[in-house]
Amino acid sequence: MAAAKPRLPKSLKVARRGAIAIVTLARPEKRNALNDTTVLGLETFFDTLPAGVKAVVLNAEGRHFSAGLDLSELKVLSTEAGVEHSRVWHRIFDRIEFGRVPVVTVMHGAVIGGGLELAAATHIRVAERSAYYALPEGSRGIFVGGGGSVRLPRLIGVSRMIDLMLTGRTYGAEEGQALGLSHYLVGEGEGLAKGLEIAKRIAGNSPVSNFAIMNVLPRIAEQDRASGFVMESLTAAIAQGSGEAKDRIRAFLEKRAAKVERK
Ligand code: 1HE
Repeated sequence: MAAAKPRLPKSLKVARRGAIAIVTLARPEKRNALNDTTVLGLETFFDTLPAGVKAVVLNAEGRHFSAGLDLSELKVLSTEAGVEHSRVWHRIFDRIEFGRVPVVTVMHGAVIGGGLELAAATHIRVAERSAYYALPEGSRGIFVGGGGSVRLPRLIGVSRMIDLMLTGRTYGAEEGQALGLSHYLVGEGEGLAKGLEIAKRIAGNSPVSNFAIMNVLPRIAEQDRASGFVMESLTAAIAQGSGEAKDRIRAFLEKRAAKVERK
C-alpha cells in the first residue's frame, strides 16, 4: 500500500527530482516569515521523507528567503510559552541538522533572524547575489530563539554575532560568502540550479559517509581532542568496513571511478 502523502501547510511546497526533494518556503506575501504552521510543517516534511530521497534542497518563493520569525505570533506569547516556542524550534532545527539526509539551502534577498537560524541548521548554503543577512532581534526587543546563538558563532564567531545583534547591521552576499555564511555564491536566479547540482553530488555519496559527515563530524568538533580521535577512528573503521566502501574503492582501483581533478 502506498504511504499516505503527509499533509503540509500551504506555506510549504514540495517537489521531487529523482533522489532530491525540494522544499520551498511559499509565503511570499509575508516574506516567508516563519510561523508555527510553517516550522511544524518542516518537521512533518523531514519526518516523512520518502526512503528514496538522499538529499534535500530548501529554497524560497518571492523576493526574500525569509523575514525570520513571524512577529505577529509574539503578540500573545507569555514568557513561559516563549520558552516552549523556542524549544520547538530547537527540536525541529536539530532534526534537520542531525537528520537522515543533507540539506542544501538556496538563499536570496533577506535572510533575517529565524530565517538565518534555519539556514544555519542546514549543511550547505548557496547564496544568490541579492542575499543579505541580519539579526535585528536587538531592535525588536527579543533574542534569537531558533538555535542561532549556538550555531551562528560557530560559523562567524561570537564577536560578529554580537555586532549583528547590537547594531542591526546587515552583511551583503559577498561579505556573507567571505565570512562563511554561504559556501557558494552565484548570480541572481542561479541558486536553485547550483543547489540541485550540489544535492545531486551529495546524493551520490555513500549514505554511511553522509551520516558520519552530518552526525559525527560536528560532534567531534565539540569534543576534547582525545575523545575526538577515538570517535574518528571508530567512525573511519565502520565506514571503510561497509560493503559500499569496498565497492567504491574497488571501482577506483580498477579505474572505473572518477578521479579527483580540479575543473
Ligand atoms: C512580517 C514579517 C515578520 C514581513 N513577521 N510579518 N524579522 C524582522 O525584524 C524582519 C521584518 N521584516 C522586514 O524587515 C521586511 O518585511 C523585509 C525587509 C523582510 C521585506 O520588506 P518588504 O518591503 O518587501 O515587505 P513588507 O511590506 O515589510 O512586508 C510584507 C508583509 O509581510 C507585511 O504584512 P502586510 O499584512 O502588511 O502585507 C509585513 O508585516 C509582513 N512581514 N516580515 C511578521 N518577520 C526564533 S527567534 C527568531 C527571531 C527573529 O527572527 S527576529 C527577526 C524578525
